Amino acid sequence: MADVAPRDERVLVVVPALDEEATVAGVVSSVLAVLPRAVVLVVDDHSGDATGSRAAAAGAVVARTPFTMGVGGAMRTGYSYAVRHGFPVVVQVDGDGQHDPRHLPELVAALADDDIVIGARFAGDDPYAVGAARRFAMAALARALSRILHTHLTDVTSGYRALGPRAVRVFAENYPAEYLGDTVEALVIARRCGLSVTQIPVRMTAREHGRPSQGVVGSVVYLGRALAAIGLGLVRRWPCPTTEEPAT
Ligand SMILES: Nc1nc2c(ncn2[C@@H]2O[C@H](COP(=O)(O)OP(=O)(O)OP(=O)(O)O)[C@@H](O)[C@H]2O)c(=O)[nH]1
Ligand SMILES: [Mg+2]
Repeated sequence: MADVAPRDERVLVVVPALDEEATVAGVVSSVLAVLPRAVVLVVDDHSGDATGSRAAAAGAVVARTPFTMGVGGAMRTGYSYAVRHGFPVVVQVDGDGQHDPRHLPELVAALADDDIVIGARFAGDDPYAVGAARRFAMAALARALSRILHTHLTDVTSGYRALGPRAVRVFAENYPAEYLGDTVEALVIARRCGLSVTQIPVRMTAREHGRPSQGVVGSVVYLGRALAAIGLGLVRRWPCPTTEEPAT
C-alpha cells in the first residue's frame, strides 16, 4: 500500500450504520488508527441496538436520525455536516467492517487527480465473494456507468468512496436518498455536474455479523431498479452548485 500521508484533519469519515453494534466500534477505532486526526461521523440511522453508544465510546461523533432514512439519507446528513464544519474531504466507510481502512490514505491521495475515488472490489486480487446473480447485476451496472462516465469502472455499487471538495459541495446540496440512488445515481449526478470519477482496487471481506443487504433472489430486481435509477438520473434536472474552490 502506498506510503501517503494525507492531511487527515481535513478528512471526515462518514459511516452510515444501521444495527451494527457488533462491528461499529472496531470500524471507528481502526479508521482512527490509520487517520488519527480525522473525524469519524457515525450516522446511526435510528438503530434498534447499541450502535450509537458503541460508536461514541470508540471515539466517533454520532448523529442519530429521528427515523430510519436509508444509506442515502444518512450520507446526505454526512455531506451537510462536512460543509457546515469545513471538511473538504469525505470518505464513506461501511459500519460492518467490510472496508479495510488501510486503503484510506490511497483513496484520499487519489483525490489529487479526481473528484471521486471509488474503492473497487473485483479490480485487483480481492477475495470478496458474491453470488453469480449479484455479480452479473454489478457487472452490468459497471458497464453502463463506465460508458456514461467515460472511464473504466468495475464496482459502481461500492460504498467505499472518497470525495474531494467539489464533490462534497455537489452532494451536500443534492444527494439521492432513495434506494440505490446513493451508489449508482450519485455517479450519474457526478457526471452531470462535471465531476471526475476514478477507482482504485481494494480488498473487502464478507460480512461477519448482522443482516446482509441482499439475497441472490433480490439481484434481478436490484438490477432493474438500478437501471431505472440511472435513467432517472440522466433525465432529471440537477441543480449543480458552483464547483469552484472556495478561497481559504
Ligand atoms: N444509515 C443507514 N445505514 C444503513 C442502512 N442499511 C444499511 N446501512 C449501512 O450501510 C452499510 C452498508 O450496508 P450493507 O448491508 O453492509 O450493504 P453491502 O455491504 O452492500 O452488502 P453486504 O455485502 O451484504 O454487507 C453498513 O454500514 C450498514 O450498516 C440504512 O437503512 N441506514
Ligand atoms: Mg456490507
